[in-house]
Amino acid sequence: MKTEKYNVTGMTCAACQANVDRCVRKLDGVSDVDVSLLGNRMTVTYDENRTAPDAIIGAVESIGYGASLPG
Ligand code: 9UX
Repeated sequence: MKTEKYNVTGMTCAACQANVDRCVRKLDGVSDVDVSLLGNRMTVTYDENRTAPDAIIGAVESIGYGASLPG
């Protein structure tokens, strides 16, 4: 298991936050998601044998938001 913080762009309302949460939460291997609308961030806990940052970022981008690992 691994926990990572991502920067998230494009969220402007609480429904955006829920959209991102639902999208990432349903990915295979993801066990926990916490999305901060005001912070423009999310924390994702996942099994690195079952998913990876490119899949997490791609899922967020597929629904019209942006995600990146900081740094
Ligand atoms: Mo809120 Mo977000 O009305 O894509 S759902 S702006």
